[in-house]
Amino acid sequence: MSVDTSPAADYKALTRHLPEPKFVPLPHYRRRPEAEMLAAARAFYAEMDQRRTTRHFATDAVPRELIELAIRTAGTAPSGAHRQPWRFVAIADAELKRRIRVATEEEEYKTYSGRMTDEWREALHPLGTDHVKEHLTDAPWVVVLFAEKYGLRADGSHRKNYYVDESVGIAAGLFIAAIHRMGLVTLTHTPNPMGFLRDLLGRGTNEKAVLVLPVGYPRADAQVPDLQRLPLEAIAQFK
Ligand code: IYR
Repeated sequence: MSVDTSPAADYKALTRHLPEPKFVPLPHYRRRPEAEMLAAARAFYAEMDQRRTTRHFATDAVPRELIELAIRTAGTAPSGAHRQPWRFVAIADAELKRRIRVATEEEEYKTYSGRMTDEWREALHPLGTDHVKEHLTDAPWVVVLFAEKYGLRADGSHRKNYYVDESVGIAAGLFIAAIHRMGLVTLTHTPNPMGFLRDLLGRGTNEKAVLVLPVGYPRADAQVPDLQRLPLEAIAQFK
């Protein structure tokens, strides 16, 4: 008798001890006519193309439920092995935002005046960024996105996560789209190294801060740098 050495057989043998995976019919799917898809795609693109990153936030309050909805939307992202390795900390507390700003500006001062290469400084110059981060106290919400590098089981052992950076990046994109779609603005801010955020927010050592996202209304006199997006031909290839 010949032994079946196909990968499928190996996989079957290696997973025999595991419970059968459960599947359900794809929920909510409705195949749409092409014209309807085109109209929806054009409208969504037109709306997303109007998104801009501004550093100028109004101090007006934003209801917590809007932030919850943006986080729920982000949480719909696909993730490696469905580990959902994103954790959002949403801060409205003025004193906590002030402390984050102080620590951020300390770190950013070192970055802008020392750690950055001349090439990096030149690349950022058109964006008008510097170590002063008034958005961290102006915006009614500061959302810090953490990546869960690995899970922690009840007994303290580590549970591996997969494709964490990709998964968290996708969730961040959905968060940003949700914020734009509801009529607010956000700024993707990376005050590296961000270890201080874990300490300030009391998060576990299995989490790493990856983005700081102030959220709010733009100030009436908000400005943005005069930037253009790459055309389709530059970012896509069809074969
Ligand atoms: N993390 C710094 C510097 C910075 C870096 C890049 I790349 C940017 O696109 C913008 C800023 C900061 O947040 O100011």
